[in-house]
Amino acid sequence: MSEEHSINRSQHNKNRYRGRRRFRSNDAGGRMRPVGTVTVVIPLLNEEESLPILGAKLEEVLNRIAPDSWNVLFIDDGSTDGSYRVLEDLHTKNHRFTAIRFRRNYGKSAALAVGFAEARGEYVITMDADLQDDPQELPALIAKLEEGYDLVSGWKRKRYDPWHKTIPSKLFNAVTSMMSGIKLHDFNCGLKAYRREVVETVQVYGEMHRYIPALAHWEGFRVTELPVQHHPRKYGVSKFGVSRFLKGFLDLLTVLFTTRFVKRPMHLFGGVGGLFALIGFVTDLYLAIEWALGLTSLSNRPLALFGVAMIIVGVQLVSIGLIGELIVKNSLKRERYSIKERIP
Ligand SMILES: Nc1nc2c(ncn2[C@@H]2O[C@H](COP(=O)(O)OP(=O)(O)O)[C@@H](O)[C@H]2O)c(=O)[nH]1
Ligand SMILES: [Mg+2]
Repeated sequence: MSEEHSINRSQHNKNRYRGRRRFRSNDAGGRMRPVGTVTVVIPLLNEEESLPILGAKLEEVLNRIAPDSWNVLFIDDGSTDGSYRVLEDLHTKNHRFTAIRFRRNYGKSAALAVGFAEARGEYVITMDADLQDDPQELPALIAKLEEGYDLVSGWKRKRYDPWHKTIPSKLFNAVTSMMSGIKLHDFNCGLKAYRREVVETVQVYGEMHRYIPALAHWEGFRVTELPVQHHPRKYGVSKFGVSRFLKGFLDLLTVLFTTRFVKRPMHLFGGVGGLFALIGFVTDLYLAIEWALGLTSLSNRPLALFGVAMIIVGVQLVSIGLIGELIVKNSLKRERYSIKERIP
């Protein structure tokens, strides 16, 4: 299997070159212009019924938009059903279908990280394996990349999932959109298209796959979204329960902290701490004035304690910010800046 894989890889590189040449010298006949090389990365867990249908649909679309210059990489994340056997079948029928199988389940982010590392296409597409994402959307996504965007995120405008997923999901998207400063309706859509540089730059781990558009945006890539068709799940079961939303929000804190504030802890702690201390100060000032005017006796005003607590917590947070700044100053590692291009 591994040998086959490597043969396929060199075959694929040749295709990639061919794809490039075509890309430059086409369009004369007014036919649909074939795009550069495309790698479709599909993380999956226990989707044996959907995979054969997905394979056929992808083959049809990809042969149309990127003839001779596509491949599909499935990442089987420790499936316990017959998924891997189906992937072997797909590969036997068409060597452009390849697969990687994890020894156990590592999660969707891990699968995407490996897929991104292995993908060789100029354009990298990710999609779910459960047939909820429609391969027919690929041409539109790629057209958007060709307009000059670096990441095109699918937007399931009409979503076919139960309410207990769609409602928390709306909330999740609203908060993420606000916190991350990038306006998207659907961060966690499985269907996305990337320019190669994006998947080389963005680091996905933990459960960070939900924040890839935000991470890419902060790296300076041009991110946009495109409404896509979504379908109800026909086979198998959903693997993500409601618990994912709590984890998702904790991850948002991590993402914000490690990307935006890691160099400036004072901006976070100082801001929050300063605000707390101010609230405490104003509260106690108000009480002090009342007391001075003889309107109240502080011993029966619990609000006084609240004010004092806020001041203490605020000062503590500012101090933590200062300590954070000291640590950052003393451990300045070599920075990783993302360079777009250079001359010569
Ligand atoms: N690699 C990997 N893929 C997963 C895992 N759980 C689900 N998936 C895949 O991620 C996609 C979306 O999962 P799904 O359960 O349909 O989530 P939903 O659409 O939000 O209900 C499908 O292709 C799944 O096979 C996992 O633990 N690891
Ligand atoms: Mg699904």
